[in-house]
Amino acid sequence: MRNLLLISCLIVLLMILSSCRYDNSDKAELESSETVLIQNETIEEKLIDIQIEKKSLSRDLDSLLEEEDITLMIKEDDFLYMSATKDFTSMILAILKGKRQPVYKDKNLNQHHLKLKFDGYEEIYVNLDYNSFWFKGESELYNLPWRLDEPFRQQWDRVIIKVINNKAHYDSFEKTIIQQNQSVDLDYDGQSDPIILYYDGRVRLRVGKEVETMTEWLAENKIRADDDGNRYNGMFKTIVSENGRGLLYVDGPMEWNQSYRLQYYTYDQNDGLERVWDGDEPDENKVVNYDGDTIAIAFNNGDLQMEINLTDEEKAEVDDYIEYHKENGLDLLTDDWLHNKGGIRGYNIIDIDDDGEEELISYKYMVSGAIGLSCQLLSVYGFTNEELILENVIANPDMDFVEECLSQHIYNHSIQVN
Ligand SMILES: [Ca+2]
Ligand SMILES: [Ca+2]
Repeated sequence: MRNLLLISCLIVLLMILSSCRYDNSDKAELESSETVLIQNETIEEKLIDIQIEKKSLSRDLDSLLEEEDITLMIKEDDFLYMSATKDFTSMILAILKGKRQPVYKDKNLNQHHLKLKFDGYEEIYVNLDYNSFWFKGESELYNLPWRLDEPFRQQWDRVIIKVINNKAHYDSFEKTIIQQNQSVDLDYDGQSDPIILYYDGRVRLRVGKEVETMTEWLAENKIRADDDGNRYNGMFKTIVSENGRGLLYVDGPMEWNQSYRLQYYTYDQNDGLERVWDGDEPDENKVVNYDGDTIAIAFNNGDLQMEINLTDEEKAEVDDYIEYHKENGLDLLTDDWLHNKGGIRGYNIIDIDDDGEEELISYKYMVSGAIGLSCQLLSVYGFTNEELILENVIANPDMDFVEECLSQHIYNHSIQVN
């Protein structure tokens, strides 16, 4: 009699499940998993749970992307659902965070290669070829940034499944090591801190357990390309000096990035890996004087100063600017007067002042937005544990000197800024 009751209830349960919008393959999985669960719970409780779960499955993508401790099950084509490890779940969330604004989903686009089931959320369907995803049943989809030759599928082809506690888990993406250094002690604790620059669909910099993402999606052929202009050519250099230890990351120029990207990282056990300087941000500067012929600009709150000799044309523009602003109660002395234009055109790491410590030299074009004034700037930075310190600035340096300082690390220096 008890068995009969159980069977009747199961039939009711299965009818309810059938009325829900599961497709057949999902239903089969759910039926078997539910049957097991029923051994530990009363049927009434289970029915209520299912009803609540069906009602309360969220489709709030913003809140999902903020989740830090959520479980993820992934179903790939005809496979069964498999768990993702915590790290892999974070990786998938980071990928979804790159989404663009939602767009209307073409009714014909129903093909999906992956189903992502985050706990408490409606299933997300992913089309790997189109780099797009959407909540099951939604009429809008989200695209991930991509170019024609860089669909998500390339990254997914690198997926690694690991068996943990006798269960298979989605675990990581296969890595291609670009550069590594196993012997530098960055945090002065007497132990070396392994540094690895690797590719797993994006380029990442790993120091100890800390990982920083250095590029967006990058096709694998960009890592291996023969053609210099088309190849990703990032690298890091460890800085170990009396003044400090750190890591300088450099990449570029490439066809999609027409200047060098320079970033300085420090590493210690408390703060981890920290980007403390970004070459794209201009050094703080301010106009401190204009005598009718030259304009004086101060950096570092006045510690460093440089003068730019103006042409007659530039003088006329500055005079006009001052006249106009006087009428409006303003003056020339504004902060961050000069801005980088077109990024860093050259760099090098050399001991430019022969004091036994290396410095970073960057070469860039600077423009003032207010006036059509431009100059070329050679900046010299010293390395410390906490930051890069601007030690010298040279306006409009002699080109032979620039080429000598930067050797091969100079790009397209003949470009003129208007
Ligand atoms: Ca160490
Ligand atoms: Ca030096």
